[in-house]
Amino acid sequence: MEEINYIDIFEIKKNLKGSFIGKNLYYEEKVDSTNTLARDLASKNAKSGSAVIADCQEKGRGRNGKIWTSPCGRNIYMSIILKPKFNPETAQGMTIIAAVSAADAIAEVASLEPQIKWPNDILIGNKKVSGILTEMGTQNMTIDYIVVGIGMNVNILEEDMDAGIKDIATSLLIESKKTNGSERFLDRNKLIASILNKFDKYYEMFLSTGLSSVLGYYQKYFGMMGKTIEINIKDRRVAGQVVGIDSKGALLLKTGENELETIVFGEVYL
Ligand code: BT5
Repeated sequence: MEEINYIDIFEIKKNLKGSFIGKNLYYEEKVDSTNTLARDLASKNAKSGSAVIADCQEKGRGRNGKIWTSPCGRNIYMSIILKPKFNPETAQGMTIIAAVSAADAIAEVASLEPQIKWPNDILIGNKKVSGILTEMGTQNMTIDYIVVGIGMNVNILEEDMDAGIKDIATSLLIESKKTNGSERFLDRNKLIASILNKFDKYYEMFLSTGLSSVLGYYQKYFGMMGKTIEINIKDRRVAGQVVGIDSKGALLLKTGENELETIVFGEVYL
């Protein structure tokens, strides 16, 4: 099997349906990190709704200085620039929007069944296929820009994955082989366009009616509902039952008979 699927901005644009997200696309074959480049462009004069796409990253980032492995020719590395006129709490909502957009695109283009692990992971069968890194630039407590980075393992095979992630990561191609025996590469251009189209739809919904309406769509993929989990929040670990997501995108955890914790940031252990 030797098929190569190039990223082609023209092909992506052909499939864009929205009027805002992805109207301006920046493509680089190799970057340090699309989030870094997007932040740089955002602090200059890149328009809100622009997206930065790369074929590979040399310094792909996860949260808290973790590494996102980003080999060439196989996967998606994309960052969307937003310049909303809201307070910094808005960033959490953008991670929710990115997660549901990525999950929708996986279902639509790859016919797979992804699950969202709050706050920023997309899983298929308990393995991570996509991760989101939302960062922002603020000035005087107002948002200058938000950059929403999405990494998605598309056509990478298990034997080509870094040893450090083999046991916890998967790709759309690996899962397609398992579920329908397909050996064909998935079209990264179609996937990118689909993510941008969904993002456009949910961002528009967020602006007009708030995050609650987006959460209606999120529920479909939210595999944690009702589950008992543990979560690391800075230096403490909390256990409880997941009872929902609030209107700002925070996790609601029942930690005792009459105790509810609202968690804005944390590392979840299922
Ligand atoms: C994330 O962080 O999941 C956020 C990943 C965001 C990546 C995108 S790519 C485009 C944009 N530009 C960037 O530089 N970043 C964004 P976190 O929840 O902290 O997860 C990081 C952990 O995921 C690592 O410590 C590994 O265990 C695992 N991991 C690393 N690379 C992976 C991969 N390719 N697939 C699955 N898991 C991976």
